Amino acid sequence: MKKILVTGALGQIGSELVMKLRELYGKDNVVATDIRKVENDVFGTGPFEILDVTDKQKFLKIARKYNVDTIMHLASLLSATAEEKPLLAWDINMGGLLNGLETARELDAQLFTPSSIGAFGPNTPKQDTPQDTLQRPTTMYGVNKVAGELLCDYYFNKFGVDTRGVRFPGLISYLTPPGGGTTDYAVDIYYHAIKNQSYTSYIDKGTYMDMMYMPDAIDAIIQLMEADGSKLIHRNAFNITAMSVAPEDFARAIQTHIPNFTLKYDVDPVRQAIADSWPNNIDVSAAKQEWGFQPKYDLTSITQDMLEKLGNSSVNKVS
Ligand code: VAH
Repeated sequence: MKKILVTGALGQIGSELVMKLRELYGKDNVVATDIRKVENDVFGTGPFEILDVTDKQKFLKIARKYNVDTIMHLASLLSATAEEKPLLAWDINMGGLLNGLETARELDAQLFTPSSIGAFGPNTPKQDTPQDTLQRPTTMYGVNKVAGELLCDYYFNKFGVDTRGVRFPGLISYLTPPGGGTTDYAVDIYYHAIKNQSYTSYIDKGTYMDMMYMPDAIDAIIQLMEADGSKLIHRNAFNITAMSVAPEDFARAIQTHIPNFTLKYDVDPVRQAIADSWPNNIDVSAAKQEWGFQPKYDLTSITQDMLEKLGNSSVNKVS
């Protein structure tokens, strides 16, 4: 990877990935793009372009302008928003990905795009969900993710585009609050722990989902993209995760730092139904064997770091 274009660069993953890539590959070698402009570090520390990923000509034009050899395609609507606006989600999630793949094909560039545990459905095995198993998701987001996995495989097999991807679990981060996801409670709970020592979860007690800390997610993307392609069997959509947790597990971890923290529940039926259709915990053996995936953070160290960073940050705004 030498010249990298990132779409969705102001999102939860993009805002941290751009900074790490610029540290590793040089500020001028990482072009951040997003549909809007926000004057933050992503905008201020290297090349930035406004890009609506559904605009194929603009996508190609920017990629050619910087002569990129790698596309990190992150622009997407997440699960809850996609359920509210399914047709818009199809246009952005599938139209944007197709434009990214066509751009990668034209420039002979590598392409990374994330899938998700949302690519599994209610009749997928919920425990130790295999790398290769039944995928019949019941959400528009899940349909987009399965179609995206297959489209990326097609572009590799048909056109030789070096496509790579992972199935992300819920991602926890403190820099850019996520929006529109089902697992966002796992971020919001820390903001509320600092602000008012209590949180009302829209996901019910006992709802186990896979989760991971953002630094482990960023490392996984870079490790996969730098891996020897000849050793990749699965290539797109590797299962990766660090832990399987429910809301009460977060509360217990937070209470070791803030003993009077309380957790209440006000279940959102839409996001609960999405969460119930996803696995409880996925098997990561393929990612470990094929490119050495190894997360560093567990719930204890995540909680320690999140509370430390948020406690010291002025950005304790909660939704
Ligand atoms: C979501 N954070 O909740 C995303 C992710 C596995 C969850 O895909 O939609």
